[in-house]
Amino acid sequence: MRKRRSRGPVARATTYNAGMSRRLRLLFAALATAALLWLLFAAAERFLALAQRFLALPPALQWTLGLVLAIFAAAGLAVLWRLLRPRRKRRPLPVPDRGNLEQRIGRLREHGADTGELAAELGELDRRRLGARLYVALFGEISTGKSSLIRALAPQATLASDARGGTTRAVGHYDASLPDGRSLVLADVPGSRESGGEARERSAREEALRAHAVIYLCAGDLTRGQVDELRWLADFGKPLLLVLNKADQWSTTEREQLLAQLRRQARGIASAVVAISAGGSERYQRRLVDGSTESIERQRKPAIDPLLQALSRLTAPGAEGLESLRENAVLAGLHQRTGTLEAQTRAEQAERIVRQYARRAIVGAMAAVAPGSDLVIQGVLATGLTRALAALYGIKVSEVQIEDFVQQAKLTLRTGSSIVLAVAGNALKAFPGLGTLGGGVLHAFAYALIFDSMGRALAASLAERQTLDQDDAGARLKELLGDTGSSRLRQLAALTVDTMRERRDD
Ligand SMILES: Nc1nc2c(ncn2[C@@H]2O[C@H](COP(=O)(O)OP(=O)(O)OP(=O)(O)O)[C@@H](O)[C@H]2O)c(=O)[nH]1
Ligand SMILES: [Mg+2]
Repeated sequence: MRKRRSRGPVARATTYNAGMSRRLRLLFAALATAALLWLLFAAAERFLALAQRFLALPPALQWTLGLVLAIFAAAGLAVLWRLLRPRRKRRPLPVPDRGNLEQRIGRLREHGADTGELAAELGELDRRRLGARLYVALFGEISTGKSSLIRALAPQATLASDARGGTTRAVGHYDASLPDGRSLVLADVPGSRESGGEARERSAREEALRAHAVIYLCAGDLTRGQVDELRWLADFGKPLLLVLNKADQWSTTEREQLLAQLRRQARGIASAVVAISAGGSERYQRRLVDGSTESIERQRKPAIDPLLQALSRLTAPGAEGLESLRENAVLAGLHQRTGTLEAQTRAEQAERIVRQYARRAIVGAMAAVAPGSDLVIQGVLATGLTRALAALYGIKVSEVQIEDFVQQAKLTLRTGSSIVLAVAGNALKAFPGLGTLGGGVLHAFAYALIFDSMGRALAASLAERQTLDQDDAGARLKELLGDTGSSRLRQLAALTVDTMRERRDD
């Protein structure tokens, strides 16, 4: 009873307040609508007045003013678009299944590809997992101070560093420890973007993928290439620190400005951005008592505390906690490397198939009773070549598709046969070995050229399009029939000579 009595007035008051506030809100809404309408009318009136004045202007002035207004409107829209356009989300690379990757590597090995490096990478992945040590790689352009930083982090390590870029030539590992006593292995890698240092850069990237975390060093503003490099690491899901080294070269204000700029550039990519002085060495002239001077080299005092703190935070989960990320990055890298080797191996196999069919075409030409001046493509061979290449690239093609493609190639050759014969005629003169073979050589060489062009066109098109695209393959064929690059013609001449000699000797 007491309860109900005590709630009565409160409930009434609440209803009353609610009634008040609803009415007040309605009043405000009505006032706001009226104000908005008034503003709209005022703006429309002003616009009409301006339009009238504009129309009253002489035409030349109308055009000038119109142009200026249009430029302003376009600039405004461009700025708005830059601000509001949807940002592309960074999507991590797909991580392949290890079993599947091993199968692909096995297949490559069966086809005679050199899979040693890929297998070694898988072995290293397991070795590090079992070792359970924390790996941190230093990465960055040449001369940003990677080796100097390792020396500061692992004072017992003996490392070469030099003002000239490209001092570190191979990956090296050094034991170090964090302020909290946890031990870690630091990897010093060759600097990237050294001209002619592509192989070393590749080894640096592979080492970065193998690490649990990466310290990316820079010594100033990031260039486009450096941002790309950072993004490349982030796409593999690598935990990252962006470190501005050689901070002693900047004033406090400059350093803060640089850091702010770096933070903008590394937003969503690096976990932290810090400035340090790895140390490095400096030279100075010392005046001696006898008045002469001597040049002295001394080590600068390192100042790396902000980095140590950020690194402790980043690696807090430890080797085990970061292991699955590391494994994903290594497998994703291996997936790409396996893909490259697959493409390369397939291209080599395609070349072998094309050569085999060009050889058969030469034999076919020799067997022809009376070759005319017109080249009629050897249909059975063309079908066989198309089928073999499609099978190599794992692309399903129907009999109808193959027939269509061969028909189209025949048509191309009918119109282009004079070109092919002219190229073959010139080759007879350019490669004297051909001339000694006597009758039929012109046609045999023409067929070698036709089948080589057709095979290459088809292989390139299948690899790129992943389907038998007649128009694309046809366009490539036309291009190749007219391509008289001497090294290709020389190879075909040698093939023709060999094949014809073998046949004659049989
Ligand atoms: N002023 C200044 N110079 C530094 C600092 N750290 C390194 N250096 C200098 O920068 C130059 C390059 O240093 P390294 O440690 O060899 O650089 P790196 O990144 O290992 O170079 P590579 O191995 O060639 O890729 C040397 O002359 C160092 O003395 C620093 O904190 N301040
Ligand atoms: Mg170095």
